[in-house]
Amino acid sequence: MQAQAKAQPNIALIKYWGKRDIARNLPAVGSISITLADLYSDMQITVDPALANDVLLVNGDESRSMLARVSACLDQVAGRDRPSARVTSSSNFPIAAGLASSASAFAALVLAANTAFGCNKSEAELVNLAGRASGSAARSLLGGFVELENCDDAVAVKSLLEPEQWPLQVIVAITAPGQKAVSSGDAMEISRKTSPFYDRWVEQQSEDLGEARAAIRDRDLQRLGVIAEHNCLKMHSVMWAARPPLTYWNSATVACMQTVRELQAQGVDVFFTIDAGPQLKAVCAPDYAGTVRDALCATHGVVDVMVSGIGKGAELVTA
Ligand code: 2P0
Repeated sequence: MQAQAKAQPNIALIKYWGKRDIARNLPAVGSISITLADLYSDMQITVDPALANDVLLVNGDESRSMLARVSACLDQVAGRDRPSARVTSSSNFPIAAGLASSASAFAALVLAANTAFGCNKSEAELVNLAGRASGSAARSLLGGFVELENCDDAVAVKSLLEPEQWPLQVIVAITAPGQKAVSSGDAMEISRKTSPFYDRWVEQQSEDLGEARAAIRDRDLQRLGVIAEHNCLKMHSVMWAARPPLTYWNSATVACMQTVRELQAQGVDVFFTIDAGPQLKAVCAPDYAGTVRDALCATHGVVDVMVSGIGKGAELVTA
């Protein structure tokens, strides 16, 4: 009646933005991500029938804001007639700041819940349960380069390359660690309903996915960088054109993009991507990680830099 699981956030190179079914949280488009190695969320679940309601502790503090979403996810895994549980979550990186904390948190939550409540779900079922809680969480169940595909009324994930097959490095430049003003889910809906570019975004996604798949197959960093940067900037263009406009960047985000452009001009094999937050993630070959880290550290407005390899997927922690 107790279980613990650990999962890493993932960084989308070809982004999920928009939903085709809000009730079941099904994405409008497929996506491709890399699962990180060194950032993680840890979830411990203790089933306690004596509790009247679930209790959630996030990094040591009781959290009421996230409790409804966590309880709903536990209901999906174990049924609404399940006993209550005490859920203890910790992450070693800022949460709700555009660093995919919901991906690692919900991937770890479904995995721990499956064991704690004795549910015996298959991996495909857990992928869909994680995705229902948070679209990007489905990808964090696997490691390495992961593609999420839309099926009829579900999603499926598959590994394109294992982490050791292409051990790239990710440098995360934190420009503002605070929580974002508009959640990704709300921003996706505003984009879908109001952005004149949204339909084209959805239409072009399979082309971008195909190009990224080929670049990953050939381990061609430059080719992957060109399509990943294009896909990222296109997603943000959809948001900029929404009403009200959604601008997750700050001046330091733009300064970091400039730093990456300068590194590229010097021949450094690196590209950037930015999610629904002001942090920039630079992806590079291991030989360049120190150069990229130093350049981002020296960029005006950067408050912290984290370096991570590519890691494996979510797993249960055994005592
Ligand atoms: C991604 N993002 O593919 C994209 C790129 C942010 C930008 O998935 O509403 O927290 O919980 O399904 O997974 C962030 O959205 O959204 C996200 P919900 P989620 O990583």
